[in-house]
Amino acid sequence: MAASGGYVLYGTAWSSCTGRVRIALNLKGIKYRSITDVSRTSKEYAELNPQALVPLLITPDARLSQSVAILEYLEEQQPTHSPLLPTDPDGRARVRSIAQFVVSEMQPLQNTRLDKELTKLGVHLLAWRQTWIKKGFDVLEGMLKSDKTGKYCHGDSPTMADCCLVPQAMNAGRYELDMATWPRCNAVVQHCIQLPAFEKALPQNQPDFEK
Ligand SMILES: N[C@@H](CCC(=O)N[C@@H](CS)C(=O)NCC(=O)O)C(=O)O
Repeated sequence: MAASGGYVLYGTAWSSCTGRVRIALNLKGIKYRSITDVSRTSKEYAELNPQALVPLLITPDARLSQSVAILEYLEEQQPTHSPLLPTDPDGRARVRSIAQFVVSEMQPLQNTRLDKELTKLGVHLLAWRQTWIKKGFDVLEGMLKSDKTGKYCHGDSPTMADCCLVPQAMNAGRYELDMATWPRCNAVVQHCIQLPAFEKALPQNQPDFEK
């Protein structure tokens, strides 16, 4: 499906997966329209995205789901404008590894689709989220203990890793965790959110934001 009016992003303010894509689009200087009232359980949305998750990005040429696939797509479309990956294979693998840790090991354990089942099992949702976010940031803090880390996760320009880290840090705040507990992660986040591309993508700067 083509987006006749340019890029269209389906996603919500608090969706960290959508946040990754908002940041990347902003870094690449790609203008997009946000659709935030996504009825994920509707037949119409399932037709657009059989995964029934957000984000979904409609570009002039494609309909794309899965945030990392979208980040890779944007990078391939515009590799030279704010590159999201370094040029050396080691660096690329390191950036992808940090991003993948957030995307595959942290976010799925906090996904809202777990809430109903966890509640049935008597799990306290806030404690559950805090546990897994804490464990995740403990690991990320170790991953950033490297001379490859600069102002950002990898060196002194933002990459895919930062696109994934920052929305996850926003979720930590949402669930009453203090990012100061992880000074290396926090320093990177603070550098990132000074950039307009990140700042504009924050949950509180989206039209559908609610505390
Ligand atoms: N791996 C997917 C995950 C997508 C995902 O889980 N999105 C969340 C919001 S961050 C969602 O739509 N959750 C709804 C649900 O759990 O039913 C991606 O990176 O795009």
